[in-house]
Amino acid sequence: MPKATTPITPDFLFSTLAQVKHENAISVAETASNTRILKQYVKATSPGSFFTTAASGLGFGLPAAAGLALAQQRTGQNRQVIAVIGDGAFQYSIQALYTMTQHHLSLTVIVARNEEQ
Ligand SMILES: Cc1ncc(C[n+]2csc(CCOP(=O)(O)OP(=O)(O)O)c2C)c(N)n1
Repeated sequence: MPKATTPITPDFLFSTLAQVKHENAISVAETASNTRILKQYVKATSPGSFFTTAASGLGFGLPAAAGLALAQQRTGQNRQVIAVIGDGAFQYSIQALYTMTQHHLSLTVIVARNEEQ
């Protein structure tokens, strides 16, 4: 287990996330420079459990998480949805927060704040 430092490291954040998330959680990742580290801890455990982009165009993560949470709500499956979004990527489609509140979506958004764009 990585040590808790101030500020925390990506290893600490992602290893903690891997421990606390539900086993069948749906994860969405848009963490640019930290995606490699995230994937060491948060694995695709079953079909439809891990979403990210192949080409790294920013702006996908937050609305994708909203869509996945909406699908869970509408189908009554209620799998936990967790989005890990860099503080840079977060700014590309911040309107998705409004959609999340309008539809009363249940999901967790973790903004990884390293103050790098
Ligand atoms: C639409 C789009 N614009 C610009 C970029 C260029 N770009 C790649 S990474 C990045 C910064 C991402 O910052 P953040 O999400 O905080 O990730 P981290 O700092 O952890 O790398 C930018 C602007 C991109 N990939 N896609």
